[in-house]
Amino acid sequence: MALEANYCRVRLDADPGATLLCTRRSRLAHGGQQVCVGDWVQVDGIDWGQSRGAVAAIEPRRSLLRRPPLANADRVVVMVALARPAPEADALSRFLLAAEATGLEVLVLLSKGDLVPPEGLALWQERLQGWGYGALGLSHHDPSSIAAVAERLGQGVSVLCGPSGVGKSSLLNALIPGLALRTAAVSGRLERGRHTTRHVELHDLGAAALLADTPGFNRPELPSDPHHWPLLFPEIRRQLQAGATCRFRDCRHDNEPGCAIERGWDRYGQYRDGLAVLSPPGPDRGGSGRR
Ligand SMILES: Nc1nc2c(ncn2[C@@H]2O[C@H](COP(=O)(O)OP(=O)(O)OP(=O)(O)O)[C@@H](O)[C@H]2O)c(=O)[nH]1
Ligand SMILES: [Mg+2]
Ligand SMILES: [Zn+2]
Repeated sequence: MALEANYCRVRLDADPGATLLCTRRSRLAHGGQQVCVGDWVQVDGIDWGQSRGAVAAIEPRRSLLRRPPLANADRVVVMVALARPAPEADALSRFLLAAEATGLEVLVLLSKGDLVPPEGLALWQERLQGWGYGALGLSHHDPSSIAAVAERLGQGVSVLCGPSGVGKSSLLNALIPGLALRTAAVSGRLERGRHTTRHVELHDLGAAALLADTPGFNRPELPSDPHHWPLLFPEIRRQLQAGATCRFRDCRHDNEPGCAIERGWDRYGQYRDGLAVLSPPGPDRGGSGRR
C-alpha cells in the first residue's frame, strides 16, 4: 500500500508485481479509519482492465508508527550521519526514544563513514553501546558496509528514519539497483538536509523484506506516556533485567529513597529532564505503592 495524492496504490497479495490504483470508500473515513502506508487492505469494485478499485476495509495492524506514518513495520532503523550533518546526541536520542516507544526492534545506522576518520565512527559506536545499541557504520562508497545493512534488513518490514540529509534515500538507492530515488546535497553552514523525500514509500528488498524511505525531520517529539518513559531506556531496562529492585514499585528512578537504579550513565540527565516534563512529581507521592 502506498499513498498517491487522493489515491492508494495497492499491491496484490496474489500477484506482488501487480498494483491497483484505488480510491477510499467513504465509510472508512466515517469510521475514523485512515489508510496508512504498510496497511493490508480489502479492495472491492475492481476494474481489472483499468487496474482500478476501492479500498473497502483495513486489516488489523501489527504495529503503527505515527511519525513517520507506517503500519505493520517490524523494525525501526534510525539513521544519523557521522558528518554533514554532524550527529547531535539529543536529537539522536529522541529518535531512539520514539523508536523504542513502538516496541519494535531498533537498529542504528551511522552513515557517511567516508567523511570521518575511523576513530570518528568508533567513538559514536562506543557511545551508542553505552546507550544499549550496537550501531552499524556505513558509507555508500563501501559496498561491504551496504551488504552488511542488506543482511540486517533481510527479513520483515523496516522503516528508515532520521534527520534530513543523512542519506536515507541514498542507502535505498545503494541497496536496490535501478531505484534512483531523488537525493540532494546538504546545504548551509549547518549542513542541514533539504527535505528531499516528501512521502513515505515502501520498497522491495529481496523476497522477504521491505524497507520504507521516509521524509527526514530534525527533532522528534518525546513520547508522551510517562509510565513507559523509564522502559524506553535500555540503560534502565538492563539494570531491571539484571535484578535491580527499587523500594517503591512506582519508583521514578529520580530521588526516591531505596532506588536501585545506578545514575552514572550518559543519558541520565535527559532521562530526568524528560521525567520532569512528562510527570512532574505530585504532592501526594510517598509510601503508596510500597512493595
Ligand atoms: N560522503 C557521503 N555522502 C553521502 C552518503 N550517503 C549519502 N550522501 C549524500 O548526502 C546527501 C543527502 O542524501 P539523501 O539520500 O538525499 O538524504 P536523505 O536522508 O534521504 O534526506 P531527506 O530525504 O531530506 O530526508 C546527498 O548529497 C548524498 O549524496 C555517504 O555514505 N557518504
Ligand atoms: Mg530522502
Ligand atoms: Zn528506582
